[in-house]
Amino acid sequence: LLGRSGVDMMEIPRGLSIGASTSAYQVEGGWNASDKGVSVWDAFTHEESSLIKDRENGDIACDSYHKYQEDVALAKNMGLQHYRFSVSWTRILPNGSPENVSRVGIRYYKNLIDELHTYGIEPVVTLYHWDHPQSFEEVGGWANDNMIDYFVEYARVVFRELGSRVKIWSTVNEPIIYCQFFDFGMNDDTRKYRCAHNLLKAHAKVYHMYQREFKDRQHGQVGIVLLCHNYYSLNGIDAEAEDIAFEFGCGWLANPIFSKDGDYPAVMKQKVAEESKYQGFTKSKLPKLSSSWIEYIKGSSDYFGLNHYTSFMVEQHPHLNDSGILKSDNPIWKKGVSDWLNIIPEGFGEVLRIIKEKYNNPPVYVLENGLSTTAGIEDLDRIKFLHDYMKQMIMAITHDGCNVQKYTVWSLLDTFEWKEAYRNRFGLVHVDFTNNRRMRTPKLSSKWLHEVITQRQLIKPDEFMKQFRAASYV
Ligand code: GBH
Repeated sequence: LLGRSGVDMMEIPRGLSIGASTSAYQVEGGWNASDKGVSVWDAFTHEESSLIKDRENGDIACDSYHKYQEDVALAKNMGLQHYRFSVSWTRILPNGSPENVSRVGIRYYKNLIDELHTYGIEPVVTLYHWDHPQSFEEVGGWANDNMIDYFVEYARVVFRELGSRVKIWSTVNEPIIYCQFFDFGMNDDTRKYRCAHNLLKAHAKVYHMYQREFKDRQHGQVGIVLLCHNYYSLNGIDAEAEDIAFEFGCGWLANPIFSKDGDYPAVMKQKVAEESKYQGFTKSKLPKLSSSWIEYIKGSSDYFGLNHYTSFMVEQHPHLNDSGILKSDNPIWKKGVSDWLNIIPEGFGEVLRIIKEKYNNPPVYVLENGLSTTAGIEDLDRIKFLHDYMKQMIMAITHDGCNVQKYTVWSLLDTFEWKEAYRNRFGLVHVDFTNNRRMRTPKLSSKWLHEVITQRQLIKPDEFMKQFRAASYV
């Protein structure tokens, strides 16, 4: 493929929308602004600050609650076609009850969305990125079946209030990750499976509620966002290990929603049942989905929301855990500053092809992909990462026919990176967290992305640097 300048370059496929992402708790701040209620992350960071790097919290974060116009201006200057953000549950329903809707909270999101529309940036809105009301946590959180209906009530309010302005909704961001790493209850397997079970049902109920109550008038899409890693077997030939690892991660909720037959992956049902027995449980730790739930959940997503960052090495290791899979890194792999983030661009293509094969080529919206770096704005590492990952994605689209329609960088801004706080920076834009003004400075990667979007060419990092240096020294 020849680019405009005659050098070998890849075109961005027509129809692929390019954007960036954030989430409410990670950027908004304003944790107690007006009548906002307390979320699990407010409570956790305040009460268990020793478990967070530098005892930090998201009380102010990027202060996007006050600076959303600046954020949208940054997105616009980058030429972003869509912006993914999440709604804070407790900003909308301060005490969790749908009887008490915060007008101030609704106003904030209306303003943000209107600002995006002013510049032709499409809002992609997540209902739940892990920050539910603390009052619900006190009665068991996602291990409590009542959460399903609390979530439906909350979603109904958001659709009613914001639905005329939004065409793309996501229900839950990475449910499995929430249940595995951030669930605030006792972290035993049984609870983890129950948490995922309830999040899956909650997702499906919200999907059907939207179809019944809003779709006719609002014409939007509703989907779920799943984290899918890629796996390479350690000995290079154990395809079974790779598949088991995939099914216990991505497949856990993708299979019930996107596969032809629905239900949890067969290998997962089998392995968890065997391991439960081995551990002396009288029945499987993995709850059963009844046939009516299987039917109800199947097909309950208008697109496959995909977050992808990394690949792991895997080998089979019976009884190590329910999957019998041991994950590791290849010592030659490069990493971001996040310990878990191995830089493996080819793995992205693999995951896209696996999704195409397993789930009958659904429309894929890549809703997160990005690299963590330390502070600083000369982020050549990030440019290289985004270039190499996007290249693999474009090859998966053009050579393999993968139906990828959106690509979204995590993140628009440096954010509160959960337990890693402000050290691991994923932003296209640098944020100065040491100063209350939270000054934003676009990094080099945002200039690169702007060129990619406006020229519709995947500009090579060294080409970009040459042009950039030439331009800045005239
Ligand atoms: C995404 O999860 C999140 O959706 C987003 O909010 C976040 O900012 C982004 O990643 C970048 O991290 O290292 O063992 O303590 C991606 C997957 C899973 C990565 C949990 C960090 C922490 C586990 N994340 N993991 S560990």
